[in-house]
Amino acid sequence: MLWNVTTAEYMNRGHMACPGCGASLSMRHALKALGESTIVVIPACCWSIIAGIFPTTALSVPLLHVPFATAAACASGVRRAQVAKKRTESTVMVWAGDGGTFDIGLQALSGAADRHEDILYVCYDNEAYMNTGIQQSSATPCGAWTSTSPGGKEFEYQKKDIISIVLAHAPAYVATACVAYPDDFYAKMVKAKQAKGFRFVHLLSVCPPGWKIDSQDALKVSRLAVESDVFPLLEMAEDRSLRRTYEPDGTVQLSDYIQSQKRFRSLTREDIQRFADQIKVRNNRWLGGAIRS
Ligand SMILES: Cc1ncc(C[n+]2csc(CCOP(=O)(O)OP(=O)(O)O)c2C)c(N)n1
Ligand SMILES: [Mg+2]
Repeated sequence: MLWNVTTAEYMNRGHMACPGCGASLSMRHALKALGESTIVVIPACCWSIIAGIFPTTALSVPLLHVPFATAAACASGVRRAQVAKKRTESTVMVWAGDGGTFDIGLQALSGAADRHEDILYVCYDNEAYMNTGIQQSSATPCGAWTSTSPGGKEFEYQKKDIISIVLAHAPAYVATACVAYPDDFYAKMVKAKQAKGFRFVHLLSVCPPGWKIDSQDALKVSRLAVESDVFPLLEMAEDRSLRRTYEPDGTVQLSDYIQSQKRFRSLTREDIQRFADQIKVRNNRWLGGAIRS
């Protein structure tokens, strides 16, 4: 189904994102789904730069830049202030990177989720600390080159399961999404807007310089992530189990995804098999065995 997408733009031209940045395209579409009564809270990340330097801004909705570790706490306060002023129709959205979510902002995220704060937390996950030069985060997949994992074969680490961590807080809504699947993305942002309580959307957000791909391949590589089951599109059901919102047809292999990016250049066939095993275990945890073999 194609959504009746508004022609209104809440993200303007002249932003400072790299060509092919998944996080900039995602913001444009997220705001179209959420509408003008949205307040965006951004901790230190690429988006601190993308939005532009004060007094200019690429967004035509209110935007609050906050310290790295504090996004969920600041958004909680903004939302409570809105409620005190009876502006209950507004959506307060955290827009944080993986470093600001999986690592340094995790305590604030956990606190806000535990208090069931009425905020929408969106993590755009480009799988490293990109803004400061591609350092490894706990969202970086095993085997990926970063400037702090130059060999790229840190298999004792694997991507932190942020979805299970958030689910353990009994949130109001959880989903994974990717802008390469716009219908699915829109539907989830609209649901996230309408839900009351703590809501979490995990966006896979391709980064051409960090993933070492050509910018024109950004959406193609995003699709390979979903089709190969590296990043399944999921949504929390009423009983808080996860269900797929999109079923890959099984024609894309993990190796297709790996080979599309130079950050995985050092992986051998055996490494790719270990990667596949990790993904299988994780998907099995999320979907209770309902995965492709
Ligand atoms: C307390 C603190 N430590 C470090 C920094 C430097 N810093 C700014 S942005 C950033 C990287 C953020 O990574 P992530 O959250 O993944 O967002 P991305 O840059 O990838 O968009 C870092 C380390 C900071 N601003 N504040
Ligand atoms: Mg990042």
